[in-house]
Amino acid sequence: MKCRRCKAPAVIDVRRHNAAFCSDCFLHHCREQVRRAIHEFSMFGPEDRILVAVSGGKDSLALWHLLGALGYSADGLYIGLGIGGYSEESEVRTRAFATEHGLALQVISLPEDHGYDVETAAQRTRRSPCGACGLSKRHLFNRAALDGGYDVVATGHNLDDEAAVLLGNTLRWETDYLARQHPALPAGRGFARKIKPLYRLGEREMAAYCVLEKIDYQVDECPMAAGNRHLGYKETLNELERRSPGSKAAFLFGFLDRMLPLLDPAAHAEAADVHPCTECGEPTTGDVCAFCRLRERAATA
Ligand code: Q46
Ligand code: ZN
Repeated sequence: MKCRRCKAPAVIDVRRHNAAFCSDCFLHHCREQVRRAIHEFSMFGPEDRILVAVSGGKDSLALWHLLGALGYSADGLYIGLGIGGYSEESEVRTRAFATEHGLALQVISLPEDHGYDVETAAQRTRRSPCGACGLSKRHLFNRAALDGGYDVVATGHNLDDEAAVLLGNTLRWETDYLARQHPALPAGRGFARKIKPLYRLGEREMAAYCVLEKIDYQVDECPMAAGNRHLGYKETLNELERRSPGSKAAFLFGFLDRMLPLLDPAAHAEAADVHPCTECGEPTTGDVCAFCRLRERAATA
């Protein structure tokens, strides 16, 4: 197997591109995919301040590294979810990465700063753990971005994640969610812009990127993820991909090119009837936002 770009011995093949790469050319390929994503969706400009949502896993650490490799400066925010040893190890790796690369990192702890952990919140609010976790993370990343004067929050969602979410939303024809499944969701009243610069790169590519760049990431999956729908969709798509390489990318990129432009009005309609939460000021459709209601019911302190 030879590298497509330089004909040196290849270390990884990317089947959907029908190509193999040596180490240097693979890293170049990853940077090019991110550069293209940023450019195609005008994710940010030279003056914009970027906050990266880091979990200590491969995707978010690779994203932080890639932004640096492309010459952008970005700060990190880690949220400790209180999920036992998994959260402790994730935080250690995130802090070590930030120190090694001289990057600014802000750390928020759900148990210490907000009085609850993901599992307790899930039980007390009868949500799934991922539901309680996702709601908390979305709120706190947005809050931190607005309070810290950041223009954009960057997350490490990769091609596999986005294709799995797309499959779930399509199976139920969740048109509101589909309209917001944008690689660069514009800022709205009370919301920072949200971008997904890794949407063109698959999970396997991100793991390989970390290995080749010697990024020490949290390899374990979150113990709360077991059995969730999202993993089921990923497995289904992996099976399709195995039979027909390129299916995942065709599914996601086709949606972004051809369907998303048609759905935009739905996103605007939703943005129209929100107002500030009476507790925290975050935009909500009720009086008190979902995060403040969750925190009130979940906090043990
Ligand atoms: S961290 Fe949170 Fe994920 Fe764990 S509880 Fe679910 S959403 S699986 S990205
Ligand atoms: Zn609120």
